Amino acid sequence: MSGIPTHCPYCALQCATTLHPVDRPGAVEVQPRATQSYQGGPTNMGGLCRKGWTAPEVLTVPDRLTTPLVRDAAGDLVPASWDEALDVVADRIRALQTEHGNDAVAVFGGGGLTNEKAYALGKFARVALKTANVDYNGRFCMSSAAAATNRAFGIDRGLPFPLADVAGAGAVLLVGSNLAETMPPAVSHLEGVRGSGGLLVVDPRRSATASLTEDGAGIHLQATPGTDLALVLALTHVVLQEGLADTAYLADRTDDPDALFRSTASWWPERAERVTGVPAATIRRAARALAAAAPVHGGAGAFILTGRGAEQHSKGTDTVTACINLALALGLPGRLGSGYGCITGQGNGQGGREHGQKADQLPGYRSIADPAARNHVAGVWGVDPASLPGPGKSAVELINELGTEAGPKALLVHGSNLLVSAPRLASVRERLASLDLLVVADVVPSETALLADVVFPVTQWAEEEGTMTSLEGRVIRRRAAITPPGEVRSDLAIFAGLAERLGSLPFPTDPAEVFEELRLASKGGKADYSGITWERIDAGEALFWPVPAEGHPGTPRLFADGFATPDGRAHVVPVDHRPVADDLNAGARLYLVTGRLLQHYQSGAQTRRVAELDAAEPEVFAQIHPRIAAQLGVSDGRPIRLRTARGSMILPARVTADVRPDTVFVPFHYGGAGAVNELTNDALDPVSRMPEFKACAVDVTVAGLPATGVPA
Ligand SMILES: Nc1nc2c(c(=O)[nH]1)N[C@H]1C(S)=C(S)[C@@H](COP(=O)(O)OP(=O)(O)OC[C@H]3O[C@@H](n4cnc5c(=O)[nH]c(N)nc54)[C@H](O)[C@@H]3O)O[C@H]1N2
Ligand SMILES: Nc1nc2c(c(=O)[nH]1)N[C@H]1C(S)=C(S)[C@@H](COP(=O)(O)OP(=O)(O)OC[C@H]3O[C@@H](n4cnc5c(=O)[nH]c(N)nc54)[C@H](O)[C@@H]3O)O[C@H]1N2
Ligand code: SF4
Ligand SMILES: [Mo]
Repeated sequence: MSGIPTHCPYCALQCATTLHPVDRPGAVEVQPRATQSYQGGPTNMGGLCRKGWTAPEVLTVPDRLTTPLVRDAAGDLVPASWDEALDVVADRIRALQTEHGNDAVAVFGGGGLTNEKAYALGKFARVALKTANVDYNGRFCMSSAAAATNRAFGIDRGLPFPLADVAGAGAVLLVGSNLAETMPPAVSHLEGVRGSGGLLVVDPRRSATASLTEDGAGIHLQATPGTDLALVLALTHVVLQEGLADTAYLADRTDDPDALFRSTASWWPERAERVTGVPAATIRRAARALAAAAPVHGGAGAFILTGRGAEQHSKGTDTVTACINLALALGLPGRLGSGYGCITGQGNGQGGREHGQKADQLPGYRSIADPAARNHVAGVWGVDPASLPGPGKSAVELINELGTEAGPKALLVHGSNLLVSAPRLASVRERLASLDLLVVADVVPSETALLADVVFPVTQWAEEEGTMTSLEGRVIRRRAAITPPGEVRSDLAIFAGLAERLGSLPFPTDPAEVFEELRLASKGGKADYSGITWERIDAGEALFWPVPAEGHPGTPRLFADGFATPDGRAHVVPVDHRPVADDLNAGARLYLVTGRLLQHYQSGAQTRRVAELDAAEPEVFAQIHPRIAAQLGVSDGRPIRLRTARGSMILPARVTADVRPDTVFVPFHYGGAGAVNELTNDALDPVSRMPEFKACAVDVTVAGLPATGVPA
């Protein structure tokens, strides 16, 4: 049976699917496809998770946005024509920029946008709006790993190897990733390492992934939240002190092996045990298991992979750096069947960070501060390099300035639901409300869209053409299977419509045409797509960037011959442990950690509208340990109050021994009173500007009920 080959709209695994239009307008059926293969190792192995299976439902949800909306004098969002809505936005942008300057308008993008949309968004900000104020939700996602890999390796590609390589390893250390819930089909690649007892998982919870260590003598290192850095320094200490390091590799391929010794010398396992709560003996056992799999000891290969649990901290960049240093000590990066990688998150979390929606970036992963990069990109765009703005502010810093005296007065949002997903929501709400103009392009009336002055309805995955770049750096095709409903248009049409009204040069709306331009703009950059054509992808080629020429086969594995640093060696950056920014105190004695559930995606704007997923996990909850529940006198399902320095919320307790007694876990997929980001801290990592979503101090009490837990 034929059908349209494409990929799941949600996460970075980008599971291959086939769509079959059905006998209902705008609807499709989805089937998994096992052909997203590389050297016999399909990425999703013919699997899909529940979100992938139910994704078609979002295409036809009853409250799908199908026409532009403009807020009227009475304060209601009412239907408008595209011309009316675009005119309103362009007129107000022009007025605000005339009064306050070009930077008065800001743009916020998303890692779910196709490469073409992400590229057009960055160009639209710099060329049509001429504003420096552009950033995106990838800042919340894997910016710490990007910063760490850039400074160590000189390049940032989430996995610098095909995911299927992991299947052959003797050991895999997962630091803060709950792969079994966040990319379920990827677990099939861990089967070998589970069997051999080489799966090592660092997580303060016995997550679905941590429990995978139990069937094959793997190790769950159930560390205190926010202490991964100390733990990894101690693992490295053991490797170095026990003579398990790959000294030849360190001498040949790194710039400063001594820095590695110096920075870990004082992190003996007993000291790390006091900080992390992980027994010293377990730390030694884990270090030895990892080392035994390293190529230098004749092992089958070892991988160190990080997820958001390690990265979304005010020290996330240094934690990832410590992981890279451990990988270097064991001689893993650049070796076939070994390495360090960051498991990216959003559908186009990889490509979305390469083509210019980031504050400091131009297409091809170029720096906007680099004169040569500015010249090249300005040449492709046909503008004066001097007209391009400089680096802008990072996401949280940008949000914090909205509507202030010196800050932007207008914000255009494409592909993010900030009112659920940004940290310290009370402040976000206040900043958004103080804007003169909020414009949101979305597929559904998200919490953020409902606050907007103008809402644009946009196409979804099954209604559009384009490319995405998966967690492996592989560029794949998204294909249209159906026509969009109502008046729905692509984000590309919004950029074009506004650019025209603002008197800018024309913006193409055909994704294929945009891709041709992206190829030229990326040529010679680190993320070089110039040799990629839609025809090559359509013909079934597996194209991992960089692909610097049409005859080039692509680069599935980076670093075999050297790193992308000036001297070709990996740069060892010495790092040290530090506590979380908002640490435990007398008034808040537990850690609040946040993360994901299998059933929901991100802010939940899409998955909370899918009946099956909503029924499975309809409301927010807090996992608490039975010991804490007993102290409070609450039983499972009873309401508790969580209070942090930012705010408080009431939610049902889910009592489980799967969390540490000092830890409370809350998923972030819910809006309104269920939004845990009311409580989270926006303290930033000094290098990546990543907010500390993953850990802060929380006070837990019984919510307005007698301590016995009797229903009110
Ligand atoms: N079902 C589902 N899948 C998704 C997504 C989704 O929203 N839902 N989103 C996609 C995106 S954008 C992303 S970024 C990825 C994220 O994928 P993951 O990184 O796997 O997801 P999280 O649940 O945010 O965090 C992983 C784990 O970190 C743990 N953790 C919390 N604090 C700490 C800590 O201090 N140290 C350590 N070591 N662990 C800690 C949590 O207990 C959690 O189990 O998932 C992608 N896939
Ligand atoms: N507490 C806490 N907060 C977190 C995290 C956490 O672990 N804990 N994780 C963070 C991470 S890793 C991430 S990635 C963010 C994600 O959080 P958000 O940025 O809010 O991500 P989504 O919910 O995916 O929002 C995407 C929005 O864009 C819409 N959309 C989908 N496709 C398109 C399109 O093509 N064009 C347009 N214009 N709109 C589209 C969707 O309907 C949705 O409303 O959340 C961050 N927030
Ligand atoms: S794992 Fe990710 S890409 Fe695959 S079906 Fe689930 S959400 Fe979609
Ligand atoms: Mo993410």
